[in-house]
Amino acid sequence: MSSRLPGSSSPIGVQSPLLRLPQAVVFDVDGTLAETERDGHRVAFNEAFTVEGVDLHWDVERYRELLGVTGGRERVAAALREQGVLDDGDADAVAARVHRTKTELFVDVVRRGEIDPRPGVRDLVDDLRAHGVRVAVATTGRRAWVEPLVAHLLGADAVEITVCGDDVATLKPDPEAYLLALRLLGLDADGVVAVEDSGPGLAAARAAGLVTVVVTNPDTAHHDVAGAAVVREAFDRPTPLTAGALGDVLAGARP
Ligand code: XBP
Ligand code: MG
Repeated sequence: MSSRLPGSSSPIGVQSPLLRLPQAVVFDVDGTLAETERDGHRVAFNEAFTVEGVDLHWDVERYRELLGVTGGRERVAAALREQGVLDDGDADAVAARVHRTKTELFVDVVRRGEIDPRPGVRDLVDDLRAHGVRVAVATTGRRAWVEPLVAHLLGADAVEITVCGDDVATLKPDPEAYLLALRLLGLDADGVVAVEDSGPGLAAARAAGLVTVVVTNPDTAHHDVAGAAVVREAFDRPTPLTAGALGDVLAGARP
C-alpha cells in the first residue's frame, strides 16, 4: 500500500505524469523559509557584541544595509573595518570570536522554537513532497542552527540535502553552495528551481544555472531581482505557490 499525504492525489515520492514538475527545489533559509534576520540574527549579534565587549550595535536600518554582506562572521568583520573599530588584522579575529558567541545564542533561540515559517512555506514543501519533488536547502548560514531550524520549520525528514556556509569556501553571491547542492542531489540545473529572497541569493542561484523564484520580504524588497523568473511578495498570496506552479515556471523559463 502506498502512503498519501492529506489532500494529495499522488503517492508520496511518485511524480504524477499529468503535471509538469521540477525534479527538485532548492530553498534558501534566511528570509525565505523564515524571517530570521531582523528579530533573530540581528538581536543575537547585538547580544554577542555586549557579551564580547565589542563597541557595535545594529539597528534595523543598519542591519538591512549590512545584509549586502553575506555570512555572519564576514558581516561583523566588514562592520568593524568600515566603522574603524579595529584595524584589518584584529577585525577578522574579533569577528570570529563574536560570531562563535552569536551562533551559540542563536542556537538557543532556534531550540526555544521561537521562529515560525513564512506563511505558505510549509504548505508548499508538503505539496512538493506529496508530488515526489525532492527538497534541498542551500544557505550561507551555519549548520549549528540551520539543521535544528529547518527541522522545526518543515519537519524532521522534509529536506534531503542541506548545504550550509560551513560546507563552502565562498559564500553567496558565489554559486558554490548551489553547485554543491546540485552535485549532492545528483542533478544538473535543468530540472531544478531555486527559491530565494534576496539579490545576493538570486545571483548565486542564477550563476549556478538555476531558474529562480524570488519571494521578497520587507528587508529585501529594495533588492535588484531583475534576473528572477518570478518575483512575489509572499508564498500564500495572491495565490498559493504550489509544486505545479513551480513546474510551470520552470517550463516557461526553459521552453
Ligand atoms: C544569510 C546570511 C547569514 C545570516 C546569518 O544569507 O548571510 O549570514 O544572516 O547566519 P542567505 P550566520 O539567506 O543568502 O543564505 O551568522 O550563521 O552566517
Ligand atoms: Mg536569504
